[in-house]
Order: sequence, then structure tokens, then C-alpha cells
Amino acid sequence: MKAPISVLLFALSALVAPFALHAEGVADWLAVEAPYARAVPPGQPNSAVFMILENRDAIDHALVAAASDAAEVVELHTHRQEGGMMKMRRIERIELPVGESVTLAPGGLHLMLIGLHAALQPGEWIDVDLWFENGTRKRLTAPVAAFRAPMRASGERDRTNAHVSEGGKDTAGH
Ligand SMILES: [Cu+2]
Repeated sequence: MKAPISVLLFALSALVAPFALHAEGVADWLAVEAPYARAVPPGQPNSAVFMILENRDAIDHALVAAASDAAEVVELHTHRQEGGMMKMRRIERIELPVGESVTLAPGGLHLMLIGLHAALQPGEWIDVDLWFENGTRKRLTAPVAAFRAPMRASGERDRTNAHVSEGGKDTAGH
């Protein structure tokens, strides 16, 4: 009973593939710019991935999950000011408003790599899968690079500094 059904499903999926691809396949509405994972030395359990996500679709989207071959778990994180300190917090989703670019950068939104399988060394590459609310997904390959400031000149500086000063806690705690 099982085999014929799977064969049928296979044939069916071949027929509907072009449509399925559009409905819940690759997130071709998304442009990813400048992705990178922060290099960390051996023994560090966690790191983070940064990038710019541009929604080129005609409707709003949201990033709802992520995964990577480099870590056990990948969480969506942001930084929030709490009691005068910047703290990382897990969030359920990252909104991607239509026509906008959302920056994941040190001191702000990021993908948290938790439980690294190995040290992340500059020059290496890791795979990162992104899942979106509408069922589309995107796989990207991000280079591992040393910490670097976001590309924006002025407004980001304060938040970047806040993250740097938080570095020790970042390492010990989270
Ligand atoms: Cu984090």
C-alpha cells in the first residue's frame, strides 16, 4: 500500500513542482546582502550571523526561523536596553516590511548560533537556512569574518560600541 502511494505522490509532485516552488519554495522575493558569521576562537560555544535582508516583494514578510550546519540551534535575537544595559533577547520573528531593508548587525538584530560544532575561523564558510512566515525559505552561504562595524556611518556607532563593551558578558553568559 505504501509504495504505490509514494510513487503516486512522487509523480504528482513532479507535476505540481513549478507551482509548489512558487508557493512555498525558495524565497526569491528576498535579497540578502553582505552576510557573515562572526569568527570565534576554539572553546566559544556561541556566535552570531549578520546580514541585510531586503524585501523586494509586494507584500510584507517575516523571518520566523533559521538553522545552520555550524551550530546545534539558531535563534532570532535582538538587543534591548534593560536597566541601563544592552541585553540579548530571543524574539519570535523579524519583520520584513515590503520594500524595506532590515539590517542584522552587531548590537542589534542577529541570528544567534548556539552550540557551535567547531571554532569559526576567518576564511571558512557556513550554510545558513532562513524560513519565512509564508513557508518560503532561503539557503545562503556566509563567510566567517572577524568582528567588523556595520557599514553605516553615523547612527549605528553607539549601538556598536555598546555591543563591544558588552563582549565579556556575551562570552561568559549567553
Ligand atoms: Cu544573541
